[in-house]
Order: sequence, then structure tokens, then C-alpha cells
Amino acid sequence: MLIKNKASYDISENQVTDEAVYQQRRAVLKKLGFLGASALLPMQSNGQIFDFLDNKSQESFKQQPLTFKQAQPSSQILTPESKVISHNNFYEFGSKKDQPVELAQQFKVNPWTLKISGEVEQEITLDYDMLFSKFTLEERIYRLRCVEAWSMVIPWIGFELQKIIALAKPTSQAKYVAFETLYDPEQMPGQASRRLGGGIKYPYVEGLRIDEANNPLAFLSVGLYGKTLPPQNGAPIRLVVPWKYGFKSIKSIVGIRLLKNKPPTTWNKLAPNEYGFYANVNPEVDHPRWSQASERRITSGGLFARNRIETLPFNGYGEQVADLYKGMNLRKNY
Ligand SMILES: Nc1nc2c(c(=O)[nH]1)N[C@H]1C(S)=C(S)[C@@H](COP(=O)(O)O)O[C@H]1N2
Ligand SMILES: [Mo]
Repeated sequence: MLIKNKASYDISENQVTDEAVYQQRRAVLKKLGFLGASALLPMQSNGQIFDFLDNKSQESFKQQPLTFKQAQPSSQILTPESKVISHNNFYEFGSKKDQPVELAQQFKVNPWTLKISGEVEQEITLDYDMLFSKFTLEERIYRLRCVEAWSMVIPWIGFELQKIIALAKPTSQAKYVAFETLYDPEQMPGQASRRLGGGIKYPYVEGLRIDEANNPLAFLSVGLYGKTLPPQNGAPIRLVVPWKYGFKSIKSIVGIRLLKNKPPTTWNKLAPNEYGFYANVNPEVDHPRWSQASERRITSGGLFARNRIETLPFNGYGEQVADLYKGMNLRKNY
């Protein structure tokens, strides 16, 4: 094998775990239902993944059952749980869809600290147990539309973002809300390697205008399908903003800060001409490299299922949120 110009994140061959051990690990994940058919294709991934899994137990993350107020019955067809938890975007655990489920199983979510600070009268610090007990938990069935033009329907469990904001008592100066994901390269291999982490500068950060954050649809999720979140979906707590592209729905949050000024956001910093601050789902404004007019709904069907559907303005939530953008040019403010 030709190794040219070895970067610090490249590994040497003797660090690569032996193929048999690797296959055994995949068999374990497969038995647990974590690996779909695509995972049986030969892996193009690098030794780093083997290395990361090395010396760790093969046990998968344990989700706990939750008590919550169930959602009204819905006519929407849910995306099967097996797909919700195995087809993920979570670049801290690799930029490919099947990497988070493989690389996040050892992620430690307890203890956890979520701090709400900034332009508030009352700073708040929540520990792991408080995430599940401070507010009444309810179920919300939301569509999630990724900017890459695929979508899912997911039964989340959690509480409205506005509840935690109200508890902190924002000052009159608070105009924006900034969110930050955990920074821990020892646990998140994508933060330790540019190649795995897709070139993102970590920690992953996101933001909303305060009126967007106070809209009742904006949700902090601590669970899905009746249980606590698995790590690949953003355990122990993540944002869900269903009328915006999926990248706004930041995972594994440790900080929420109320601010006077608009905060930087990860994808906007990386490619400002492709990803804006608002990122409202909008079929009329195409991504520079692809159309946003339709999407592939991920269902129980296979690869060739007929599941191409029209994308709706604000992902179909216009009635609840369109007023937030009255008078704004949504082509300019993409
Ligand atoms: N910290 C962090 N949050 C993130 C991401 C990420 O890479 N890192 N990916 C985003 C993108 S692009 C999408 S589409 C959703 C995917 O959520 P899911 O894997 O639970 O479906 O998470 C979002 N939140
Ligand atoms: Mo996404």
C-alpha cells in the first residue's frame, strides 16, 4: 500500500484491527438490528473506525423507556424505527449515513450538563435526570426534511423549547438563541479527524431568532419511539425544528445561550452560498447543486419503493410559522 504524505489523522497498518474481529463486531450490530442491507456492502472506510472500536466492549447503547403524553393518532406513515436509528447525519461520528450507529454506541450521556445562559435573569443548569423530569414530556410526530432531499416522519418525545427559555427569563436584550453540541474528541472520532468529521470546525453550533425559538413547534427532544434517544440521534437532548432543513436540528446539546446578536452557525460558516441562517424548507429556492422541489420519503419500502413526494413550503408547517417571516424576502434569506 502506498502511503503518501501521512497526516496525523492517518493510522499505520499495525493499528488496523484484524478482519475477523471487525466482522464479529458487525455481526453483533446486525443482530441488534442496527445494520441494514447497505451495511453488507464492502466498507470503504478506514482503519480509524476499527481503531476507535478497539478495546471497547461490544455492547450497544441501552435506551430507557419513557413516560409521556402520547400524540393524537396521525394519518402520517411513520418511518420505521430501524431506519430512524440507522440512517443518520451526525458528523461527530462520521460523515457517512451508517457511521453514527456504528461509532456512537459507547457515547456517555450520563452524567450530562445542559446550561442556559447569556441574556437571562436566571441561569439554568440541568443535569441528566432533570432533562427528563423538569418538564412534562409529550410526543410530537414531525416530518424531518434534510437539505439533501430525503425525509422521515419521526415520533419524538420531549418538550417545547419555549418552556426552558421562559424558565431562564430572557432580558429585553435577548434577540437570538445559540445552541452548542458537546466538544469531546476522545468520544467523538469525527472531531478528532478531519477526514471522518467532514471538515467541520467543531463544536457544531446552531441558532434561531428568539421568536422562532418561542414558536410552539420548536421542540427539545429527549426520546423517540417511546424510549430515550440513541446516541446516533443526538442523546441525551437535541433540538427539532420541523419547518427548517434538518441541519438546524442540532444534536447532543450542552449549551443554550440567549444573545443580542445573530450567532454563527456551522453549515453557514462552511458554505455560506449553500446554507443560510434561516434554512426554512422552501421548494422554490433550489440548493446551488440540486433541486429542492421534491424529496425521497424514507419508509418501510426498499430502495426502489415509489416514495418521491413534493416538498412543501415550511415543510408543510406554514400555517404555524409563515407569520414569522412576513415581509421577508425568502430567496435572499435562505
Ligand atoms: N451536532 C450535530 N447535529 C446535527 C448534525 C450533525 O452532524 N452534528 N446533522 C444534522 C443533519 S444534517 C440532520 S438531517 C439531522 C439528522 O437527524 P437524525 O439523524 O436524528 O435523523 O441532524 C442534524 N443535527
Ligand atoms: Mo441534513
